[in-house]
Amino acid sequence: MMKSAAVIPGYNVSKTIGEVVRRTLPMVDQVIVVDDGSQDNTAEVARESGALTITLEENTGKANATRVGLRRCEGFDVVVTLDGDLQHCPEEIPALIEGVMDGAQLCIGSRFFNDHSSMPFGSRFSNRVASWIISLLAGQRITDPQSGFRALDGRIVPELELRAERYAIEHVMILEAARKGFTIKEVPISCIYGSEQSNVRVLQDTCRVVYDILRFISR
Ligand SMILES: Nc1nc2c(ncn2[C@@H]2O[C@H](COP(=O)(O)OP(=O)(O)O)[C@@H](O)[C@H]2O)c(=O)[nH]1
Ligand SMILES: [Mg+2]
Repeated sequence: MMKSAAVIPGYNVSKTIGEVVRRTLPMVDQVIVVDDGSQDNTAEVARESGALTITLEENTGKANATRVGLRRCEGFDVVVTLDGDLQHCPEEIPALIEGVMDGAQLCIGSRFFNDHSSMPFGSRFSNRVASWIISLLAGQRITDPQSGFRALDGRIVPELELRAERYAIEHVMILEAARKGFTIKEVPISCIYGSEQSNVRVLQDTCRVVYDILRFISR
């Protein structure tokens, strides 16, 4: 029997995390929410909705929260990551898991194979630039390097160092997987933009992504 887990990093997502957890529970064997020092009751809602919930005292960023969650995933065959703000559709998890079952070690959900007209211009632009750079560095076409909706082969999880901060984890994960010779694949997912607010600080976070990518390629 294949065993799967989902890791959901969450920062001030009390409005959406309940629904994300409830819809993710039927898709995997274990749902892990990492509440990253939220000021709202994200942790309480996640726990009440049925997730194993880890609370960090202070806000440490998406990368650290994801690493903390991944460390709890020992013994799972497949580990999925998704956002806590309902921008990913949990019912699409099986397609990602199937990608791993079919032999990919990292299966990324790409929003660019389906209608993505709801994506704000800024995000689309930064994604195009990131896609170009990451594809070049990874040696294969990656259409959605910023997507946080992914599935990983459980065996590679402990092998990944993921030395990145905040949103750079998505990019560094791809580069590290490529360098280690793992098979990376993309499958289509929905592109959902609702009333959620992004925590991305455009200038600061873009710099951080560039910095962490440079640090990775210099190692
Ligand atoms: N744990 C944790 N999660 C975060 C943090 N910032 C964002 N997230 C989560 O990461 C996901 C994506 O973040 P978001 O700010 O919506 O980025 P965007 O969708 O790319 O604009 C959401 O589920 C957030 O709850 C953080 O500082 N800590
Ligand atoms: Mg978001």
